[in-house]
Amino acid sequence: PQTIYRKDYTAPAYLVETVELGFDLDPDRTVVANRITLRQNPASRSHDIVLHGEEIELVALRMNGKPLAPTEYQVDGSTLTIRKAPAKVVLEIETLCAPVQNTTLSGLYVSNGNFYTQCEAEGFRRITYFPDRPDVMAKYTVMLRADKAAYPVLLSNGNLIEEGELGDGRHYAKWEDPFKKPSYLFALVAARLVCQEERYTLQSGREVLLQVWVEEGNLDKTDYAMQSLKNSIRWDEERFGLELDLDRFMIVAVGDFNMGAMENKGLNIFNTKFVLANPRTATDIDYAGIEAVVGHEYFHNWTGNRVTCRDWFQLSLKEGLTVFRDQEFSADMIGTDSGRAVTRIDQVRTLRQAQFPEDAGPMSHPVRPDSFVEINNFYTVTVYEKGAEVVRMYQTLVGRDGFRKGMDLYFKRHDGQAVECDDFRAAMADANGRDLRQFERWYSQAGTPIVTARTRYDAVKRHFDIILSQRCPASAGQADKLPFHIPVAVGLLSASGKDLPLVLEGGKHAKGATTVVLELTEQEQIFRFRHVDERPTPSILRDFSAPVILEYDYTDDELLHLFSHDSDPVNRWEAGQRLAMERLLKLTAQVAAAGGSDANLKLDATFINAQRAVLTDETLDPAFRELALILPSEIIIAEQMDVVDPQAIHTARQFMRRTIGAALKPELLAQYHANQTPGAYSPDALSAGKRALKNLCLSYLMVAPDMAELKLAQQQFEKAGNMTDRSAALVSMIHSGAEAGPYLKNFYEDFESEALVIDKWFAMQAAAPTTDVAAVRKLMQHPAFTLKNPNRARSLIFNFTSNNPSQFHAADGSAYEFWAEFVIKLDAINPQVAARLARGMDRWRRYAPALQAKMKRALEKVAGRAKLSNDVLEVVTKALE
Ligand code: BAL
Ligand code: ZN
Repeated sequence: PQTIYRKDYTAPAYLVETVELGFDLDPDRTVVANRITLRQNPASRSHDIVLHGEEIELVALRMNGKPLAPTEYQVDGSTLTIRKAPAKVVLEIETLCAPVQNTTLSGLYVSNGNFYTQCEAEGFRRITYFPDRPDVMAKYTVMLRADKAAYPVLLSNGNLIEEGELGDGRHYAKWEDPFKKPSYLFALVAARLVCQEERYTLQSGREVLLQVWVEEGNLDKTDYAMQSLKNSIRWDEERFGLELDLDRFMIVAVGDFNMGAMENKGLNIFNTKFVLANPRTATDIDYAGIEAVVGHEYFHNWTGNRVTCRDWFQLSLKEGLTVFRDQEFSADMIGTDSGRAVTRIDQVRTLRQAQFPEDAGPMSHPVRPDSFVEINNFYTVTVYEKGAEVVRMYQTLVGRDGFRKGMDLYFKRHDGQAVECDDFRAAMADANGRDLRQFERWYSQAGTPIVTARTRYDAVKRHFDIILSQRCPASAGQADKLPFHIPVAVGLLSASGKDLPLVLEGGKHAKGATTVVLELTEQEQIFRFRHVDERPTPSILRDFSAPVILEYDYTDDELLHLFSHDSDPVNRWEAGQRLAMERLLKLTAQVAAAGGSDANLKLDATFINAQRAVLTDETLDPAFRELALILPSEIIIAEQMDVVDPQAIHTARQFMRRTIGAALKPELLAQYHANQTPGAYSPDALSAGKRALKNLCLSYLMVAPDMAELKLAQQQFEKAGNMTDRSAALVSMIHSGAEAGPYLKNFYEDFESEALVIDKWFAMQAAAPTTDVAAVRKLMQHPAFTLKNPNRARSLIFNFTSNNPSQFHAADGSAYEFWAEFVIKLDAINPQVAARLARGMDRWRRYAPALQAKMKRALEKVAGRAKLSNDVLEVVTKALE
């Protein structure tokens, strides 16, 4: 397959002014009539019109009113070229496609009998021939025609300008989008749906129509999405001065969807997972996900749609920025500093769980990649979450007001344009009078930088020095790295645990500040604090001010001090994670040395006492206490080891959980009872935090439960008034190894008609360490299982391969064979989903030789297939390189 390089970018030879699309919708044979007006781009010297098209049948092609003979254009793979075209051109293109056969869920497809589209990144070319690249922005008018009884609702982008009957049972709707957009933002829906709708008044006084469309029977699950949409609209007005530019904004939920959701102009199409919720079916995490994703897609209207990407290498321009915006939105919706910190800790966990491993693996790429084979493989945690960290660092460097100035300038300069990451950086720099040239390396260099800190205290001169140095390991295709511009937020704690007022030599911070941002730009730098009366405990990288690995030789005492006192909640949590990690690594080594046995393991009282202190500290938010008590995940532990032993990690971590559960039993029980949330369910942060802490207590008590604890879980399951408590009880039973069969059956029967809950039913079994590959294969025989629905495939297969490491890495390699089999099977159905599954083997080189050999064989089995999509081929080829 062909590799595409960022350096090869050339401007489009022709720009499109208007697009008129006509659809005669039929599941087997949809006719698409496309009339586009083009003009030659003065920025290009070429006169060749290049159109993209895939899996569509060309029926007719006319240029300026005259049919083109096959000799007058060339079709090569997925491009159609008309050479030496006139400066102004009207093309009329008629094509056919078969939506019902489109299992890729890219382009126009059928889900549960309804029509939907997904065009990002390159799905529009599966609908019609078009210059399908984001720097071609045009105005669209869309005519939809379909059978009225089967598809009573006809939606597309923008405003509905006409609708009516056509005779013989068909009807039509005509939509016009007043804004120029790239083709990836096109959408249509033709379906039997119902909607919750509301008129909403913007701060300017203008009234808009908001709609959430779902299949019949789901109207009782749309309130939270609608509320989140209204909150998003208000937040973007208040925080960034950005108003909804359309008169109508629609969200449509679909059960078959590759991504979480899609920001099509005025017609967001969502995976049902991020729309549908009521207390009976959705957990607190689902509610938080809906708020975040509704916000995310809405915020794209400005960061992505009004200002879009010049090319797909710039994807993080819109995704990193929009993730940052949705993170800030979620934090602001909680509204407290401690709530904000909890969201920040969640972000750090995601980075460590998924982004750091990606940055260190075969698919490592810069936030702005330099090349790709298949762009769909680059919708990654690096582009999204690390991209958001990069945006966050601007705010850390220039302040919140400075960031807003940068955003204002960005829109002033680029509204209506398709631009690059560099343009965003320039706006931030220019609006704030800052030199951000070195900051560019965050976009061009892959890999997670490692910042090493050393300190020295001079009691006579009362100086405290922090010496920071940085390095970045080689990553795929990038051997040597230059120093990054890294903001390192620092505070100093006194022996009594108070923040010391800081006086940084040469610093420009406010008098009395207790946190300052050090700017590390060189390979090594010394930062000197003056007037320091006692040797302090440094709190470094507060609020996780940069996406780096921090190395500092903390003593246990220092970590305990920070864990008890740090005023920065993120570093307070971090100290606890470090204390736990040190112990987990030692215990894991001991288990490995003892041939897998945990017989002689010990956990020190100091650590247990620290855990007890946090658990029972009523001054701390329950949500924070829950996070402080969760041990680093098996995957995060694995990332710390040179040679990964998944079984030893699991055994060590379980030992630690069991020991904590036994040692803190009275406190866990007390907190379990103290954090009940009686009354009507509410997904607010405080209630959700209480449930999280309570259910964490339950999970500790259930590691090795006695009869009373089992009963507690059973009663919670039976009496739960919401899905959070119900599913947590069931998960604790499954993980404990207790007989959960009757409860699983009961759960299934209660929710048989709720697809998203049945996904949970599969997922909780797939991720349980008691579930081996044979059990997963058995679950695949269940009538409710299908590979065709991405949510369902992910619920069982992905949860097993990604979230059940001790079983996935079973010594006999049987799960690797399972992985290969289903990567291949899924690839024939849906390459995007298959390629995600293929990523499950990224870290194969880090395992013991016997496992490595088996993993390699599985990778080779996939790579050796004759018919493989570019998506999967790119992933497995890079893994094997
Ligand atoms: N643009 C693809 C889905 C999302 O990031 O919103
Ligand atoms: Zn996005």
